[in-house]
Amino acid sequence: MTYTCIEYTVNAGVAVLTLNRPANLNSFNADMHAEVKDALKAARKDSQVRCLVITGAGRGFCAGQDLSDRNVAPDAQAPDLGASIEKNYNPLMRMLRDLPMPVICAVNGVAAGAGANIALACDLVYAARSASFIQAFCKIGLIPDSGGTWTLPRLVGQARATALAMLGDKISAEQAQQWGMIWQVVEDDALMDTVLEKARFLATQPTQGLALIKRALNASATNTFDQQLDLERDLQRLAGRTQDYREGVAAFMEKRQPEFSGR
Ligand code: T3D
Repeated sequence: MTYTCIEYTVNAGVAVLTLNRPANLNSFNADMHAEVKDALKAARKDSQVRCLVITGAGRGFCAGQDLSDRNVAPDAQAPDLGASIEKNYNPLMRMLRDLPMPVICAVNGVAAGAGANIALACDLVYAARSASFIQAFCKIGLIPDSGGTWTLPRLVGQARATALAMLGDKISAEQAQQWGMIWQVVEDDALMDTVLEKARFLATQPTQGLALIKRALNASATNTFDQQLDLERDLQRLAGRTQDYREGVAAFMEKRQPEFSGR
């Protein structure tokens, strides 16, 4: 597939997916949805890819749905936004969360609407100091989608999630970090270097083990303590069968640095 709305590169075990419609703050149209899905599938299939970075081109990260794609003329038929969510946003969010490798979001600028919730669904979120987060949905009569009503209360608690969703206020990167919405704020000009360094490090780590950590933490939001103990048992069984577990223990015993293959 030829990409016109995104860029996708793979280097040293790290795939970088750049949303690339900067004139529209990288908002999503149908083509971008198709391209992002294609790239996520490629990352999943490619055994060389052991960490994925998502970022945006230009001054924004992503402004959510491209509103110029919506016909809201008084005489137009009401659009079926449920169908749009079912076809595009929900599959995208499921693919993102199910990727068996760490996903880092480098939030280079404003992240609004679905753009904010895509960022917050990533495993590690780094944001440029000048970046911001806006649950812009309420300003156009919509509800947070792309998992926002699930992710937000879990990250920041019900009171803050409700205020963010109902007021649609812009939250600075620093505030987002203080509230535990994101992992780290980085100076603007250091964002990509910091994220790529971390991504390259993660790409040398036990990829299957990291994928199992992700599965366990994601499941913990809805599991009981007992269910989670059972899941940990099952996932640890899988982790114990990887080559990287053998290598980790052997390297420790031999007092040397491990060389993880991701298998
Ligand atoms: O429809 C469905 O399928 C349902 C699913 C919905 C998911 C959603 O994401 S709904 C929420 C959609 N997003 C928004 O409501 C955000 C709209 N954008 C904004 O509120 C502001 O642009 C920002 C707060 C994000 C940034 O503000 P600012 O002042 O930094 O930039 P700007 O001047 O508003 O935008 C710059 C350009 O990007 C501008 O174009 P221009 O005038 O230079 O030609 C603006 O129109 C364009 N742009 C920004 N956001 C969108 C957009 N164009 C289309 N769609 C956008 N979402």
